[in-house]
Amino acid sequence: MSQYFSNVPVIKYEGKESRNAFAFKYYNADEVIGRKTMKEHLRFTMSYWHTLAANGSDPFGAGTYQKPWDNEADPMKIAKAKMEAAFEFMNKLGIEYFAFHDRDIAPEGKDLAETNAILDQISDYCKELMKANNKKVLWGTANLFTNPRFVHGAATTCNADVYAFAAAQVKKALEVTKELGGENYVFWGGREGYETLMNTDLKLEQDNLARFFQMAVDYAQKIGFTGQFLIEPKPKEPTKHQYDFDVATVMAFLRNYGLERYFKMNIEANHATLAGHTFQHEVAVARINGVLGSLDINQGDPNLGWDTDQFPTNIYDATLLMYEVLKNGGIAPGGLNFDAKVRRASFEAEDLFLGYIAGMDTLAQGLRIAYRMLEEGEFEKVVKERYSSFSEGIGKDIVDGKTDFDALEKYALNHSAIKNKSGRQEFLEARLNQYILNEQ
Ligand code: XUL
Ligand code: CO
Repeated sequence: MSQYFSNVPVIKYEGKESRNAFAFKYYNADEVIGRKTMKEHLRFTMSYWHTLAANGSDPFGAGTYQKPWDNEADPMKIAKAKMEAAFEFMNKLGIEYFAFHDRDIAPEGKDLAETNAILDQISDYCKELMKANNKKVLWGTANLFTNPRFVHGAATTCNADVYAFAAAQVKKALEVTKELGGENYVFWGGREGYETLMNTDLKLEQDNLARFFQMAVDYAQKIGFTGQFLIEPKPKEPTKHQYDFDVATVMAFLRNYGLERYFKMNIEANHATLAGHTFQHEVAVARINGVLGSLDINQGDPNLGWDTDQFPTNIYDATLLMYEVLKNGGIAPGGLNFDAKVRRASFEAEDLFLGYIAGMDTLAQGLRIAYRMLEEGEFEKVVKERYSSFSEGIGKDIVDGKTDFDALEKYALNHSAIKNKSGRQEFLEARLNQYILNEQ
C-alpha cells in the first residue's frame, strides 16, 4: 500500500503543554472518564467525502487541495488510492470509524448496472482494508444530490423515473452498508425540498418521501440489515426549503406517517445553526424524545448564512454538546462524525490532520469539562430547584394529571399573590465559564 501522508507521523497524545502541531493536547484515547475511555465516549468518525473526495472548490474558483491519491487517469485506480489514503489517515489519527456516500468510494459507470458492479468491486476492497486495519463503518448513505438527474430532488422529485432510480440507489447502498457491517444508515435529504410553491405539489412530495422511507425500512428488514436508520435534518441549502427542517419537523413528519419507531436523528451542528437553533438545542430535543442517534460535528460561521462545515473548535459549544451526550448515556451506536472540511486556503494534505486534531482535542476537552459539570451536579440541582413547585402540592397534582381547569381556578383564586424567583442566567453563564476555564 502506498503512503500518502509520509511526512505526517502517527498522532500521539502529548498533553496540554505540548507545542507539537502533530500531537493531541487534550484527546487521550485510553484515558478513562467515568466508566468509558475517551475513545469509547467520542466514537470519532472520518467523513469520506470531506476528507478524501472534496477538492476545495467554491462557486468562484477551482479546487485547491493537494490530493496525492488523485493523480491517476483511471477512476478505479483513483478510487483504490483514495481508499488506501483513507485508511492511512484513520490509522495515523487513531480513528476507528468512517462514514461514506456510495459515490464517495466508487465512481459511476455508464449505467446503473455498471455503477453497481463498480461499487461492489470497491466495497470488496474496502472490506479487506477494514479487516486488515481494524476499522468500522459508522454509517453509509446514498448520494442523491450531485448527479444532474436529481435536479428536482430524489424521493420528492416530480419525475417518477428519477424516484425509481433513487430507490434503486438506496437499495444498493443499503446492501453495501450491510456488507461492510455499517452500524447505521443515514438519510440526508440532499435535494428533498422546494424552491417555489408555484410549481410544487407539497402534499404529493411529502407523501412520496414517506413511501420512500417505508420501502427502505421494508427492504432493510428483508435483507436483515439491523443498523439504526437515521434522518439528518437541515433547514435549507441546497433547496430554499428542505423538508427535514429540524429535529421537531422530522419528528412530526415521522409521526404523521407512522414511521417514528424506525428512525432516529443524525444531528449536525451547522444545520442546527442554519435553522436558528443551537446545536445543544437540537441535541436536547432529540434526547428528551428518545431519538438522539448520531452527530455530524462541525461548526458554522455566525457571520455567514451557509453551511461552512468548519472543524469544531469552539470549546463552549463542545462542552454543552458533550453535556447533552453524557446526559443521553452516550451516543452509541452513533458517533461523532467529522462532517467538516478544511478551508480552501488550507490546501496542504497536512492541513487535514491539523483540522482533525483541532476538532478531536476540542471535543475531548468538552467531554472532560461536561463530565465534571455533571459529576458536581450544580446545574442539574439548579434546574431541579427551579421546578420544585411541581414536586408537591398543586404542582404535583398537575404533573400527576389530577387537576382540571375548575380545580386550578379554585386554587388560583386562593393563591393570587404570586411570588417568582430569579432565573440567575448571568450567574449560571459565569459558572459555566469557570468550569471551562478552570479545567485541568
Ligand atoms: C450536507 C451534509 C451531508 C450529509 C450526508 O449538508 O451534511 O454531508 O451529512 O449526506
Ligand atoms: Co452532515
